[in-house]
Parts: sequence; C-alpha cells; structure tokens
Amino acid sequence: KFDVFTFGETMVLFQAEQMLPLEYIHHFPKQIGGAESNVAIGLARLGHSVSWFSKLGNDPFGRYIHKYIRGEGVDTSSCLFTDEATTGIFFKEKLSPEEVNVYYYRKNSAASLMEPSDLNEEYIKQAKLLHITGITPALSESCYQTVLRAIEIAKSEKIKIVFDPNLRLKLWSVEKAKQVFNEIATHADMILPGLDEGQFMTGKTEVEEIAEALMGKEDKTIIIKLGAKGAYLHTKNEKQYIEGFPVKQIVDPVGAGDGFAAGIISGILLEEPLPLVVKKANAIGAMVVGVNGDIEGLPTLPKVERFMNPSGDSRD
Ligand code: KDG
Repeated sequence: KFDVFTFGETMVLFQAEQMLPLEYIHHFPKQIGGAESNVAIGLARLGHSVSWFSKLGNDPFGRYIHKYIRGEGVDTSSCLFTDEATTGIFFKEKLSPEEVNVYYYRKNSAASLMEPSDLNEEYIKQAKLLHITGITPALSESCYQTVLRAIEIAKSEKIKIVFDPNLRLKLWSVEKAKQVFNEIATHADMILPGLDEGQFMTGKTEVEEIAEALMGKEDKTIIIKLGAKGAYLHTKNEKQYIEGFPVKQIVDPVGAGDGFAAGIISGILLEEPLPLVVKKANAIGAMVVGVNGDIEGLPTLPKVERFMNPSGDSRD
C-alpha cells in the first residue's frame, strides 16, 4: 500500500527570526522539524505514498504535528498519542547563514517512549522501502529496540532499508553512536552518510576508502554527501562523483540531507539510473538550503526538473 515507511521523532520547531543569539530573540514562529517526517513530506511532494509513525504527546503540539504532517499528504494513521509524556520541542538559532545551532527540549519526550510493540507490522510489510535515521536509536533504549524491530520486520519481507546516519552528538555518546550506526549499516541496503559521518563510522578519511569500508563484503549502495561538491556514488559496478548544483545563497542548511534522502528514495522507487538519482538528490539538497525552515524548500517533481534544466519547458 505504501511506497515508504518511516518513523521517528518530530518536534515543534521555534525558529529565531533574526540572526542573533537565542537569548536576544523575542519572537519564534512555530513550525515542525524532524528528519524522518522531513523525508516523508519530501517524498509526498514528489508524488509518493508514505507512512510516518511516531508517538506524540496528547497535547496541542502533538496534535499540531499530526495535523501538519497529515496535511502534507503523509499517512499518519499508525501514530500513537500518549498522556505519559509531552511532545518534544526545539529552537533554532542562526548566527550566520552557515552557522545554525539547535537547542533540544526533548529528553523523555513522548517519542522517546516508542517501543517495539508500538510498530504496526502490517504498515512496514506493505511498504517497498523502510527509511531509518540514526536519530531514533539515540532517543532511548526502547527507541533503539524499536529500530532493530523495524529492521527485523523489513528483512523478513525483503523490504529494502535505507539508512541515513544523521549524527546528533547532543543526544548520545560517540562510542554508542559509532557502535549502533555500524550495526544498522550492516543491515542496510543503502547508506547515505555525510562525509563527516562516514569518517565517524569508519575511521577513514578519504571518500573512496569510506565507501569501501561501509560496503564491506556485501552488495550495498553507498552515497556519501559532499555538500556543495555533490556526492559520491559507490556500488559494485559504479564508482563516481556526481557534481552538485550551485546555490545562490545559503539561507538555512538544516534539512538539506533530508531533502537529499527524499530525492534518492524517489529515484530508486522510479527505478531511474543511479547517477541520475544522485543528481536529482543533489538538486533537492541545493533547493532546500536556499529556503528558511526544514520542509518549506522541499520541491514537487516539476520544480526539481525545472531546477535541473532551467532552460527547458517552464510549465508546471
Ligand atoms: O535533519 C533535520 C533535523 O535535524 C531537524 O528537523 C530536527 O530531527 C531533528 C533532529 O533530531 O535534529
């Protein structure tokens, strides 16, 4: 029934309007942010059917997040609401266009209470692909177990697993993150680290060495994100750099990796050739950094195509 199943924590995001340290900010427009729901929304805009699961607080913020994501055309029908904890929130501080800091208020949040039995197995089994990020296992032990359970369900049905490490060292220790990332990576069919995350996971410095190490002896697709330089694609048969798109002005780099992941997953679902898939993902990443907010810049398919071929047909 669904192209993709993903799950994780989405928080209410309070985004500083001015470029000032947070203590001097008076107004915080309210938005939502969460790596997995960013990807889900990105995929929905690209025309795919996606189901997103989370445990939300039975509170106004939980309801806001639920309505927002559902309003973007993402299935949220397996989401749970709890009275045991509140919905997590976070603040985004911008000191320069490239220097963005986040402050989390999410410890013991509703989402951190997710546990394996909360997963609706049928939803996972109906999907063509499972998307996992390294944020979810960092939230709590039960969230980590939930990730392992989702992997087990997907594997039992030969559903492809895409893993985006999304290293957040504010959430856990270096040692635990490294161990869990490498554990999940062994189960994944596709791994999408940034260069720093690849270095973190493998201890290697060079792009190609990182890809080799992540690949191991199995047949995986490794795509290493290289920021403005684009990305490196590594499979058994293909090893190549795919150039990025120039960005006129960086407005907000947060969420670019999620846009990239949505582009990769979309291309895979459409069975496009991998170099083109990566090119499209690069394009979406470049589009997202030009817009304030995690999800506001996520494009529809015609918009990406126009961005990739600006001289082409300009109809929507
Ligand atoms: O990738 C963007 C995310 O970092 C942001 O939306 C918040 O999910 C989030 C997190 O845990 O950092």
